[in-house]
Amino acid sequence: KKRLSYEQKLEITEHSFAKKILEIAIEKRSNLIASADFITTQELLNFADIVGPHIVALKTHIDILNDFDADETILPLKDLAAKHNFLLMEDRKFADIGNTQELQFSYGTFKISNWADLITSHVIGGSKSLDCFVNAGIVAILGMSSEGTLTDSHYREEALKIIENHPNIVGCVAQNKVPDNILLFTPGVNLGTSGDGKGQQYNSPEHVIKNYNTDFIIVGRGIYKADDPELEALRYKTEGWQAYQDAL
Ligand code: UP6
Repeated sequence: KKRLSYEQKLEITEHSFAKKILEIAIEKRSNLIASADFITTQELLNFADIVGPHIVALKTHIDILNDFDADETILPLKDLAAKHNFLLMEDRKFADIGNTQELQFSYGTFKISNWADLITSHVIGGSKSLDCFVNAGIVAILGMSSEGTLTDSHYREEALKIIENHPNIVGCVAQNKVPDNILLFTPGVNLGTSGDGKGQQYNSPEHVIKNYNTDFIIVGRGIYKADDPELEALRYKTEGWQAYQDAL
């Protein structure tokens, strides 16, 4: 019934980025990942600096920025990640053949492989499609939080076989329990509302940590839309850590 501690997971994980995020969690007493879904660099950087002390990773959708510039966006973002000790997780949700994903990962405007510690990827292209993600940890999409998602139990069962056997994978995104050796990242977390009217479905930090043994909660609008994002980050961090400790 009891879950493994972050220390215990640190002992059983193999991947260097899995170790890193677990070490940060232990050090900062946090299991919070903030999703920074901003469309300007200024907002993204301000937010990263404000919530940085409270998070283990900052999750980006780098392709929604109107003013992306490698020097103006990525260099300061990397500095903030170093300053506050958090990882950069690019939520690209790759979903193509290996060769195309390899190009999308390293080339184009965003050159994700240059800066992302963690990237998200669907496993719809099969195991070999994930071989291209080297020098980063893959967080595989096992199940989505949105209403009507096609990630039903059959899909998840097959996806899990790929996830459990691929060396580049550190964990997965899901709304259910997964085996102990795969880190579980759960979005769709919000303390104020149960949905967004656009299909998103929310649960509380306590709910997902207690019921799914979630390792890391991912919170977007719950924090960045709040009047005081720092206070709200602290609230999610505290609730998330409390729920984790209660589950041990
Ligand atoms: N996300 C989900 N659900 C998933 C996978 N990813 O919400 O199954 C991502 C979204 C968004 C963040 O792309 O960046 O997590 C959730 O944001 P929110 O808290 O504002 O809803």
